Amino acid sequence: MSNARNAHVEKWVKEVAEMTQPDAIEWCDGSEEERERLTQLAVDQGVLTPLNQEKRPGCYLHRSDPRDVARVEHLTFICTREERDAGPTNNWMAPKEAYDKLGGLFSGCMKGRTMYVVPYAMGPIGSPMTKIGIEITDSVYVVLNMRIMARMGAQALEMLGDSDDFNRGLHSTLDLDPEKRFICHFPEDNTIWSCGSGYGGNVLLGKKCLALRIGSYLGKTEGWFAEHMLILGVESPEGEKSYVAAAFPSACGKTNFAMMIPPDEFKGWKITTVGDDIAWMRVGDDGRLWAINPENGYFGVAPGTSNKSNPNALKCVEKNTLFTNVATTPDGDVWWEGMDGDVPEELTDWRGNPWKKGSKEKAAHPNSRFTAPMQNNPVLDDAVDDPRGVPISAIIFGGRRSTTVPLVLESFNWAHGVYLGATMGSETTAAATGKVGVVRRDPMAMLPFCGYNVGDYFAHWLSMQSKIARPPRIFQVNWFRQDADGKFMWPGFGENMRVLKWIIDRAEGRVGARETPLGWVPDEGQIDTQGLDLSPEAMRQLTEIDPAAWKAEFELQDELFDKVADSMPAALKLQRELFLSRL
Ligand code: GTP
Ligand code: SPV
Ligand code: MN
Repeated sequence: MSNARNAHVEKWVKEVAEMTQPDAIEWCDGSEEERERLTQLAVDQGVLTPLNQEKRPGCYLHRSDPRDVARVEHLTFICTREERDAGPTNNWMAPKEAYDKLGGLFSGCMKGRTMYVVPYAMGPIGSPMTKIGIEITDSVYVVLNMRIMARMGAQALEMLGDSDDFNRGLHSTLDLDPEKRFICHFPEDNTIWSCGSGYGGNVLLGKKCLALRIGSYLGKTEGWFAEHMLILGVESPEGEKSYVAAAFPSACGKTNFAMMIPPDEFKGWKITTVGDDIAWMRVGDDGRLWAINPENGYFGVAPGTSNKSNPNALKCVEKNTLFTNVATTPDGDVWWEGMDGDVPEELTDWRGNPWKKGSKEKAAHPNSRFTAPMQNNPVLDDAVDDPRGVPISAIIFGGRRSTTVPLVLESFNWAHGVYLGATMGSETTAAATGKVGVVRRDPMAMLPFCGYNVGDYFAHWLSMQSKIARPPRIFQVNWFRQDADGKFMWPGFGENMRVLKWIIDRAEGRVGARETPLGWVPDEGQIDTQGLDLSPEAMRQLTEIDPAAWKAEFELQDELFDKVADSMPAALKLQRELFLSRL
């Protein structure tokens, strides 16, 4: 494919080429020939290193610049005409200022480089929910990742047809200087400009930039939801199938939950994955909420992935996978902290330096990742390519909290559920640069991803209630409560099935519950702990609601209510009053 037929695309590509002045322009078609050729080019350029092809066919390692290993929230901007529309939780830059500033950086930046034009679809081809994006990039690593993460190439251009309705994404690594790193979103222009980074969420523009930041803006405008949520299917031994969507902040367990294998005590229960990071949800003709996964692959956290925690993720990365910033073994295989078996005596660490067992440094970067095609997933749900999506029975919000927040609870109603999601706190992780382990408010796990005023976002959530005749129930979970010695009290991973079963039973109206000031919680014995090494006392602590701790939590929520004061919907302020009076 040497020529695009779409005149709007051609015009824009020409404009960008005039600004960036590449030596060559390559239109990506997504073919196998193209994958092989660009992979070889990346190997020749030292961008990729082949791994042991017998052990991991089609797998390669990428080491990013050590200063470029995570999302950069302080360099991420929402560029709306009015500052108010970006809201109090986003960095704002005026569109003109951003276009001028980044335009200066982009000017001539592709001299001596090839400019790749990457058309892609977010969502199943032909789905009314699917959006088309085109990413222009000078990074062959981005092209190879995009072809795993999205439905990329000719199929996307074909779906676009003659339309002008596509996201214009422009990316250049420049020289990877952190001083020249900016991730700018122009929701009003359906445009993204990203420069100075080569890492994940900063540069795979279909993912966080389009599917969440621009997506959430489109969702508000068009009446749907773009959320940082996994989607999974649960089938009971009787063959009843339900779907749930769950929002956990970055590196807080979405991939793990989306692929989990139920414990032996749950014979006959089956979990299938629709998506592990992003859900787009709209109201169906039947009044239910229907969800698609706009992505086509997994950009998953490597450390902690083992046969014990997530065997299905390990199967996903057996072939045709790109690894970023993991460690390697002497025989050219991958390694990371938390992998099964003994720690190898010697490794090459994520920076490419020799590493010896017992070293205080981590061998793999804590935010090292794999990019794997979703077709590798042994428990991939049958409906992933269904243009209608799947009907959602329950929405789950979950943070990483070592104290205070109980294992599971159910909201009293939609508005209360929105309040639970909006006020959620979570400890920060390595997925973004900055300090790790600090509790911050992370509304709906969308703090870094909401592309407009977060108060308007809450209002959107509240207003959708009247449009969803058969709304999913809303739950909150916490897998991360710790004991006095700092050990996780709940076994987590596959054992989360025990909590999920209660959630499904509640959502389908099969069981009762106990009322507390916070919401409905499982009655004693409703969470099956058979076969777990968990004392009744530990279970009591995990599900305990301590009024003193919740008074303190309530104060912490002020941080959010103060910050968002100007745009906070009255209905959430009311929820807050109701909660305080119940407490
Ligand atoms: P992003 O891709 O950044 O959005 O992350 P994610 O939400 O998909 O997180 P992921 O499933 O990759 O898990 C991140 C980290 O949390 C890994 O180190 C996991 O081992 C750990 N983790 C996941 N689930 C559990 C759990 O149930 N209990 C505990 N203790 N840790 C978990
Ligand atoms: C996250 O940080 O939530 C991710 C990884 O899923 S990234 O694509 O880098 O945003
Ligand atoms: Mn994520």
